[in-house]
Formats: sequence, C-alpha cells, structure tokens
Amino acid sequence: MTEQSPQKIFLADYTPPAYLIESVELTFKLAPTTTRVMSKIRFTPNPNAASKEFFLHGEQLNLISASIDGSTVTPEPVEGGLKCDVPNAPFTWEAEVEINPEANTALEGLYMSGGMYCTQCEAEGFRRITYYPDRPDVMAPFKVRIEGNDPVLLSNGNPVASGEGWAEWHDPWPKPAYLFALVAGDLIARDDSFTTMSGKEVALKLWVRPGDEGKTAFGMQALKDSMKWDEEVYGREYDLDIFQIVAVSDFNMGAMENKGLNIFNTSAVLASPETSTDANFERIEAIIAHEYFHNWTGNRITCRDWFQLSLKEGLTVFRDQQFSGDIRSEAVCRINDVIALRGRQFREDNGPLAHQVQPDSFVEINNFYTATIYEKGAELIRMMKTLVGHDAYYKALDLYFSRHDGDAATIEDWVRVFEESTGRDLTQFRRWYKQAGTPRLKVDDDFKDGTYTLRFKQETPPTPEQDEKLPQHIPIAVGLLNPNGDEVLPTQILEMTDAEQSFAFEGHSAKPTPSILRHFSAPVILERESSAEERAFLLAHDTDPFNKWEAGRALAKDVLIAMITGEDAPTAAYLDAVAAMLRDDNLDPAFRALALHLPAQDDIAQTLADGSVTPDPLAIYNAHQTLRQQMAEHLQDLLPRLSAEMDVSEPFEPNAEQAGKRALGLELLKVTTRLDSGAAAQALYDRADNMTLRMGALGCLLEARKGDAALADFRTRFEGDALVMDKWFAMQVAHAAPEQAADMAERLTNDSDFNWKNPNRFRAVFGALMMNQAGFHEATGKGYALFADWLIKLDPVNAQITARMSTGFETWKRWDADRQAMMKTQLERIAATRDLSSDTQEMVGRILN
Ligand code: 0A1
Ligand code: ZN
Repeated sequence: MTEQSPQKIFLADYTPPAYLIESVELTFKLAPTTTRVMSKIRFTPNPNAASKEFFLHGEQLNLISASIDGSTVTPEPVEGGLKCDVPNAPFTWEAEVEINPEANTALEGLYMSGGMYCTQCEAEGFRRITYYPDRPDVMAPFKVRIEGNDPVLLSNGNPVASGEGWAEWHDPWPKPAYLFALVAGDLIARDDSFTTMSGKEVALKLWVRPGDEGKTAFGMQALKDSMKWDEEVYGREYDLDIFQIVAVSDFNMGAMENKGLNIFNTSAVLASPETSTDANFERIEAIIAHEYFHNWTGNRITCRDWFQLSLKEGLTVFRDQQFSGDIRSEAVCRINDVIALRGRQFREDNGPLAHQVQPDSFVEINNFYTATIYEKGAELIRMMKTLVGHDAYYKALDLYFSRHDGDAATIEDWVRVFEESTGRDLTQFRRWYKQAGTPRLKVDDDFKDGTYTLRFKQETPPTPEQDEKLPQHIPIAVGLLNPNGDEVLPTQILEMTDAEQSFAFEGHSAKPTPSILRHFSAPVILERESSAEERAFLLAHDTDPFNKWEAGRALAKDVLIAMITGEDAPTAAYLDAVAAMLRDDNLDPAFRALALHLPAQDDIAQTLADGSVTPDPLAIYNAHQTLRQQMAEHLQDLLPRLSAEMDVSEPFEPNAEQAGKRALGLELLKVTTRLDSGAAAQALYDRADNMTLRMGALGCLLEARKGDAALADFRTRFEGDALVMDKWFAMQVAHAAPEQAADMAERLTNDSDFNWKNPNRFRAVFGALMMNQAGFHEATGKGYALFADWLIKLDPVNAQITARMSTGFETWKRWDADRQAMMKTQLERIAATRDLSSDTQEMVGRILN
C-alpha cells in the first residue's frame, strides 16, 4: 500500500475507545483469491470515552454487506476504514467482506505461504481481515468458524467442534485483535502434553508441513521447559486446554505470540543436528520461550497502545534471557546478550534512528520493533531488578500480575507497581524510558591514606529531536581486587544519580584494581583509561565472568585500534593473555571461545567514530586479518592439544556443554586455517556429521578461498531444504573478500533458488551483505547501489522488510566524505521512488535527517 503523506501519531493524543466489544464471532469461507469473512460483533458504548464516533479500521477489504441490529446500513468510507451512525446503546454489527490472501505479499493479515493459509496481525494486520477497532485496548472473547478444503483448520483458544471441511474454535480470554490467528493447510502435528502446577492437562501440538516432522522434537522440549520454568520462577500457569505452534516458511519476523496459537518462522522452530547449528538451537529455544512467556506478559496483560510496546517486549525479552541463563550458562548467555545489545542497540542509539524505549510519536508502528524497544527495554527491567533486589522484584511482579491481569496496561502502570511494592521512588529511573541515547560513563580513580575513590561522570550525547539530556539513575556493580589478584571487595551496587559522583572505599593497604560495571549492570558505554597490564590482570583474575571477558575484549580492541591508527599496539600483552586464558582448563570452553573471538568490525568502527576518528572499513578488515595471523603464529604450539580436547566424541546433543566445546574447537580452527591453508577445515568438513561443524568448517574454507568444492557439495546435500539453503546463500556473501562481496551478492540474486519474495532468502543474501562491513562499504559503492536497487524492488512487495533492512544505511554519517556521498545518493534515490511505502519513507527520511 502506498500513502502520500504519512501521518504521525502521538502518544499525547491517546483517547479511550468510543466503543468496547462484548463478543466477536467470525466465520471464514476460505478461498485463495476470494476469501469471505463474516463478522458479528457486539459493541457497547464506552462510558469512559468522550467521543461517540463509530470508526472501524479496514484496509484492502471489499465490503459486501453491513448491518446493525439486523438492518442493512451503508457505512461511510473514510481514510483507513469506515464510519457509521450507530445507536446510543449496545448493538450488534454484522459485516461480510472479501479478501485476497494469495495476492497478499506483505505477509500482514491473512496470506498464503506455500499453499497454506496463515495470519500475522501484530501490529495492525487485523484490519486487513475485517472491519474492526484494531487497537490493543479493545479486547474481546472470540468465536471462530473456519470453512475450507484443507485438512487442518486452526484458530485461537480451545477447539469446540469440527467436521468435514469446517472447524470451530473459542477463545474465552478477552484479547486484542493483534493476537488473532488462523491457520489452514495440509499439516502434521507432533503431539505432546503438559500437566500444569494445578494438575490441569494441556495438549501441545507443533504443526509442520509433511516432511518436517523430524525437526520438531527440540522445539517441543523447549516449549515444555518454558512452561515449567514460568511456573517455577514466576508462578505463571497456562490457561487454555491446548497450546499450538505452527511453522510457516514466509514470515516477516521470528515468531508471533497469538493466544494459544503461536505462529513461527520455520527458522525459529525447526531444528535437527544435521541442519541446525548450535546457535540455531539456542535461538530456537529462546524464541519458543519468548513467545510462550508472552502468554502472561503481553496477552493476559497487554498494551494500552503501541507506545507501550516495550511493556510487553522488554519484559518478555528479559524473561527469555533469564530462562536461557538458567538452563544454559548464565555467564555465557549474558556475554552473548551484551554482544548483541552493543552490536544492534548501541548502533541504533548512537545514530539517526535513536529513539526512546517509550517513543512520543511514530508514523509506522512496524518500524518500532527495534533493538531499543526489545533489548534496551530488557536492560531497563534488569536494572530495576538489580536496584530493588531479587525478592522485591518477584514481589513486584506478583503485584503486577494480580493488579493488571486482563488489562491493556501502560509502562507507567508497570513503574508504579514497582514503586508501590518496594516503596522506592523511581521518578528519576523513568528517564530511562523517555531519554534516547547511550550514556557515556567516564571513570577515574585515586588512592590516598588507605582510601580508594572512584569518580564517575555521566553524559548522554544528543539524539534526534532530543538535545538536552538529564542524568540517569545508573546501577554500577563494582568489585575490587588487590595486587595479588584476590577479591577484596565483593560486588556492590553503587547507585549513581548525579551527573558527577564519587564513591570511597576505605581500609586498603595498597591501591586496588577496580572491576566496574560487572555483569554489565547498566546499558552504558564505560570510558576508562586503562593499561594493557591492567586489562590482562583483570582477564586473569576477575571473579566476575562478564568483566573477565570484557577485559579481554577491551585489550583486543586496543590492539586493533592502535594497529589502525598507527600507534604502538600492545599485541604481545594481548597474545600472552589470550594464551594464558586458553591454557586455563578450569575455564568453560564456551567462555574461552568468546574470549578468543575478535571484536566485530562494526564495533571497531563505532569506537573509532566515537573518538572522532573517521573509520576506514578496509583498514579495520586488514587489522582483523593481521591480528588473526599473529594469533595463529603465537598460539601454534597450543593448537593441536587444545583442538583435540575439544573434539566431541559422544553423539550430538545441542546442550551448552557440547556446544561450548564445538565453539572453542571452531575458534581454534579459524586460527589453524591461517597456518595450514585450510587442510584441517577440509578434513573437518568431510567428516562432519552435524551442521555446526560442517558450517564452521565451510566458513574457514571460504575465508581461505578454498571453499569451492565444499560449497558444491553443500548444495548437493541440501538442495531441497530451504533453511539450509539460506545458509548456503548467506555464507558466500558473509565470507566474501571485501572487493568481491557485492559481486557475489549480485551473482546470487541471479541464482534459480533466489526466491526474493521470501523474507528468509532475501535476508540471507542482503543481511549477509550488510554484515560484511568491508564488503558492503567497498570503495566504489557498488554494494550500496546493489542494495538500494533491491530495496526499491522489494518495497511494493513487502514494505515491512524493506523498511527494516534500510537500516543497512543507518551508519552513513560515520564514514568518509566519499562513502557518505555515495550512501546519501542511494538513500535519496530510494526516497525519490514513486509510490514508496510509508514504512520505507519514514525510515529513509529519519536516516537522512
Ligand atoms: N510480538 C512478536 C514479534 C512480531 C512483531 C511484529 C510482527 O509483524 C509485524 C511479527 C512478530 C514477538 O515479540 O515475538
Ligand atoms: Zn515479543
């Protein structure tokens, strides 16, 4: 859809709905191009609303008939829906509309994916199914009847009755329309069951296309683990007789928490050792947990409006992070979460797309499913828990669930629950929701007469439309080590509330070494002058695993940045520290793998730009290459023994312990490949019996420019498996040399398997190009031009994906004048495209400003 002048919507303009809904009955007569939807909705005037205007959202609907209390009416079509005169008392609205699921390439509303019908209604997709007040504060119980030729006909809630060619469902829990779902197709279920804490038996079904049954066991186990965990940790019990998951090949996001009927991107649920990597397994487990946890944080308690999106998303991400930390390694999960936060959210928060966790306005809500709403939102919950403590946190959550169950709530409701339950004043803490940008936390220290003092200074740089920043309430977890490396002060939470603040620690006989921001206790950028010796000391001695890793990462960054800026690089100190860390058999292999992994090239670029140095993507790439080569030479003697120890001999299990060994083994293989030109990688590829090792080996071969045979073999083996072929596409672009990445991406777009309307396949190629920093930013600008061509081509087909992927250009102001000019030209070319979607217009406009 194209709209001419996209309308801005403001949080301050919120008004309660004019009409509430008592009940909804929907009948679907399914047909690929002519589906009929009959609705019967019981409305009642909202006593709390000022307006009496009856407006229903509707988009791309063909209205066949409408009536009120049985009498035909002729509603007035208006922008985005219709209006109608209605009685000033409860009334029944009935309508019949026709829609065309087959023509729906936007994948919002009711659409078809590989011959099956499915829906995506968050945020505003239900208005493409029928006329309705499509806003989350209008909640109703739904009865749904589906008529169609497909053997499986599903909707939300409990099954009521079914027969040949029809099925009826009833969802007794009032829900907003964005949680509606319908699925119809030729599907097969993995069946299981779960007995809840009060002894209720819940049927579990994981529906897939015939042929994918072998990839459902892991997802089902993750679901049962999630259900159990939510009972044990949060006391939350499931509330319907059945819980269903459906895997769909064409899906814009990872998955969707529709009440009782979650719909998943196949990539977020299907798993097998032969086709999925350890990282895939971990992500699938987290997403299944995430969607399941939404049943309470999102569905039972939903959002009043979309400005409250982080109310459900921040909290649910935090809950899924807790879950993963509990069933895997807490330390390793935390490090990975912070890597992701810095890689995506910090970049967003420090560029033209920076926005508040609770925005004040938006044009297209689909553009706000961002790392800031999700991941920064989760960090805010984590900080609240740190500030109030474990017991007070769960007490506050109990109050939240009991007070707001059944509500469409606000972020303010959430904060108030914490204040009332704990007695703490969170006035200043609220700023985290309303102030965009990542605070910089500068620290220096001083030691006199046995007293050690830490002096902090916080400052948040300006962000679009928000120049002035006030000090944040920052929990800073600190520990102190004595010169022997013993911890002399265990972790304490310092609460910083002023722009500048000092904290003194008395009674030290020698100057201690501080370990600051342990466990990454706040989403800030810590700026502290530190020597290579101190970093190596912390890498060796810190008791906090996060800061231990952080010290190694900081040292690696120092080396890479010094290499790039032509200063003296502390390479020897770094390599010695890494070797010592690798030799420490007491350390979890997963931790060692993370510590060996070099900081991302984007991370280096961001740090350089932050320090007012214009980054050169090729120089960053070359520094990476050089350091890896030096690492290989330095670690030569260690490699054979360690690599052998990381060989997993028992049958593949996707658990954290085995995954950690494989991760370290593959990090070592990257280093080894520098010395043997890929011989070990080829041998591993040839004997690999799981995707983790096969793909790890293939990556090394591609980096060594020795991957042709393995690539051909990979394709032959997995030709029919779309998810694995996504990997085949992505790997070639991700590992292409800087000057070849754009050409490679272009070549792949001509491949007969490049089904570009499928979001997973489009992302495989162009997501990989965005991630290959030196390749995307190759000097002639061909990466930019190719990417823009394809965004322009995709926009009329799938505006949501186009808008989201336009963030590939969000760093344009970071680079040199030539690159800036070329990126700007492409952004302007996209912006000038006729009939550009409002989604993409908004994003490109914000990026350019
Ligand atoms: N609520 C889902 C994410 C989601 C959001 C929007 C979608 O379509 C526009 C689809 C899914 C979640 O947090 O998992
Ligand atoms: Zn979510």
